[in-house]
Amino acid sequence: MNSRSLCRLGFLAVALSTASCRSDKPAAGAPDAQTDAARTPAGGQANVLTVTASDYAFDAPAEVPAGLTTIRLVNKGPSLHHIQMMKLEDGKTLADFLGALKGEHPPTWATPAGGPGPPEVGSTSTTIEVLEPGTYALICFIPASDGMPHVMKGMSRELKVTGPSRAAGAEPGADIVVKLMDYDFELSRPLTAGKHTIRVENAGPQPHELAIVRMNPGKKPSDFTAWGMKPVGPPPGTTHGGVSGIMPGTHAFVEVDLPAGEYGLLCFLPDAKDGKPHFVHGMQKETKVSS
Ligand SMILES: [Cu+2]
Repeated sequence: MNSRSLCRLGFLAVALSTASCRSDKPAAGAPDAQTDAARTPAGGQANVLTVTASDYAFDAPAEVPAGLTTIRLVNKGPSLHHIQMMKLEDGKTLADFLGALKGEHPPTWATPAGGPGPPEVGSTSTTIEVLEPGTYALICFIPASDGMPHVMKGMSRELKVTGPSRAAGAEPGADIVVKLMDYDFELSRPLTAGKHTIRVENAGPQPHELAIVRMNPGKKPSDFTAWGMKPVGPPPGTTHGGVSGIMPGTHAFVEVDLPAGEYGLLCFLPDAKDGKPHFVHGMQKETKVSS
């Protein structure tokens, strides 16, 4: 395999874009109210999964119990990292997933299942989501300065989520809802500085992510997406987490503590039709976080 040909785009396209073609998943916009209701007896506590990222490895427990889970990503650096959780079909392993990424055909048996977006080096980003029992691959698709995704440099880890599928604690109350659509981010109200719990819903027909980036003075979201495809030199902004790719009809929560400023809401996932990253189609929204 020519590893240099594996840009993040092509890689993600292999890993993620076909997921939207699967027929055994809820249709776009399918309500998940029933399952939520079934999962929300009062007073439960979320499990906590803490993952430490460094160049180029994840340190994490081998297994966690199923249910509502707070996932914390601690970035020891020196590079930016995120976690894209991929849920693997029964019987498939991380080794199978890594092998499939090297092949011609995308693994149709792996589906994006969220995970924390990139925190700054030295910081932590947090998502809260329900983990169903099964085998997951934790992957960092962010490219190094040579263009190679970190997963190719060893940034992957297998996680077993042990059953049974449990009644989770009550989901967190969110003060803002961000809907992911083809191709936009729709906010229920403007973001303000400080702490928020954001409910991120994928209301589109294909997988999307939300990456939250505070732009340096004079920089635009497009400056950051250009840098993000091949990160050479200092980034034109600072990262504040988000939610990695989630399936249509699903949701996850993000905990943030945002300084005021000009922000970009970004999605780097490849389009199901043309393979181009979603920011090219408009998912690089400029938004102000007022103090
Ligand atoms: Cu990484």
